[in-house]
Amino acid sequence: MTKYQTDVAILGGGPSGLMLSRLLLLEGISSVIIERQPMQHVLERIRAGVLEEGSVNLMQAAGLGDRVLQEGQKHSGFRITYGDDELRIDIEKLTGKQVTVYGQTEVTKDLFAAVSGNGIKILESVTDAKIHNPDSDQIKITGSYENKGFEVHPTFIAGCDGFRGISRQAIPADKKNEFERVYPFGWLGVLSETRPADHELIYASHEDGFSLCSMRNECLSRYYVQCPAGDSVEQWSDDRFWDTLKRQIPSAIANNLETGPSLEKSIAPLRSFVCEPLSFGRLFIAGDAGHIVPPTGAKGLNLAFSDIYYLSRGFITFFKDKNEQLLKEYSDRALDRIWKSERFSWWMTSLLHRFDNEDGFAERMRRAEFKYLCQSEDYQRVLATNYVGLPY
Ligand code: FAS
Ligand code: PHB
Repeated sequence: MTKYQTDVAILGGGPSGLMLSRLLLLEGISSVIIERQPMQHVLERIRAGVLEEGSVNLMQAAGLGDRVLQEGQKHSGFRITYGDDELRIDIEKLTGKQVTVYGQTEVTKDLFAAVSGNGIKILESVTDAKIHNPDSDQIKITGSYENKGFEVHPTFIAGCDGFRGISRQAIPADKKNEFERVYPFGWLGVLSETRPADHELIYASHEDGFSLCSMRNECLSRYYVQCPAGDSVEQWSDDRFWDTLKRQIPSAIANNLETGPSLEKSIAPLRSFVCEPLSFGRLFIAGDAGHIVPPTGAKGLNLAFSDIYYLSRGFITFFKDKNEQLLKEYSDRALDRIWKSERFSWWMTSLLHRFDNEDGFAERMRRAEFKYLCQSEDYQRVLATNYVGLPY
C-alpha cells in the first residue's frame, strides 16, 4: 500500500483538475491528481472551442498565456442565422470584449505540460477510487494504481471528476439538491481538415434543426448538427452529416462550403444540470462534477474555470493565512455565476434548436425572439454580455 500526504487531493485530470493543481503549485500548495483514464486519452479529447476573457486571464495567471495568446484566434463577433435571415452579434462593439477560439484539447495540453513537468504526482489509469470520511479530518481517497493499492491523505479533496465522476456522489443525498433538464436531442460533432465556413462562428437555426459552424484554425473546422438524443455515430455517414449541415445553414454559405472526411465524429448529449451545494465538509466539487450546460452558449469549460478561480483562492487563503472564509463562501459564490450561465445556455438552446412535438406557437415565439434581437441593440447587448462571460 503506497501512501501519499498532500494538501489537496484532486479527483480528475481534466481542465478543472489540472488548472487547480497548477494554480496551487504556483503558491507552494501541494496536490496529487487521481485520474481514471490514461492521460493520453484525456489529452486527445475534442470538446470546447471558445474561451471567455476570464478563462484566458486565468491561463495567464497560471503562467500559460503565451500559446493561447499567440495561437488563439480573437473573435469580435459571431452570426446567428434563422433560415436564410442572418444577424451578426458584434460582441466587441456591444461589450468592448472579444472571445478566443482555442480548443479545449490545446488548453489541456498546456495545463498538463505545466503540471506534469513540475513534479505534481498524477496517478493515471486509477481504478476503484473511493472517497472516505469527506466531512472529517480523516478524509482520504483510496484506489488502485499500477495494480497496487494506494491511499491519499489530504487536508481537502477537490472533486474535478466530471459529470460521471464519484465526488458528487460522496455528498449524501439528504445534503444536496440536484436540478436537471435533459434535452431530447444531442450534438453530432465533426472535425474536418477543411477551410472553415467563415472567419467567425455561425449559429444556424433552421426548421429542421440546429447547426454550428466553428473552427480550430484556418485549416481545421469544427461543425455540429442537432441530432435525436438516441442516435449513434454509426447512423451518421459523412455524406449524411454534410447534407444535413448544408441544408440547415444559409444557402450562400452552403454553396461555398468545403467538405471533407471526418477526422473525428462524436455525439454529445445535451443537458442542464446543477448540484447544490458544491461542498460537503472537506470535499469541494468544481466544473462538470457540479454542473453541466448545453454547449450552445460555449459555457462548459469557461464555467469550470470560474469555479477553479474561486476554489483556488479559497485554498490559497486557507493554507497561507489560515483563513477559511473564502472556502465557506465558495459554493454560494460559484453557484451565483453558474445559474446565470445555466440560464443563458438554456435560453440560447431554446432559441436555436427544434423540439419534438412543438406547436406553431413555439415557432412563432422563436421567430419573434430572432426578430426582436435583429431590431434591438439592447437585446443584442444582453446576449453579447453573457456570451463574452459575466464577471467573476
Ligand atoms: P471533464 O469531464 O473534462 O474531466 C473530468 C476528468 O475526471 C476526466 O478526465 C475523467 O476521466 C476523470 N474522472 C471521471 N471519473 C473519475 C473517477 N472516478 N476517478 C478519477 N477520475 C475520474 N463545453 C463547451 O464549452 N463547448 C463544447 O463544445 C463542449 N463540448 C463537449 C462535448 C462533450 C462530449 C462533453 C462531455 C463536454 C463538452 N463540453 C463543452 C463541456 C466540457 O468542455 C467541460 O465543460 C469540461 O471538460 C469541464 O472540465 P472538467 O470539469 O475538468 O471535466
Ligand atoms: C466549438 O468550437 O467546439 C464550439 C464553439 C462554440 C460553442 C460550442 C462549441 O458554443
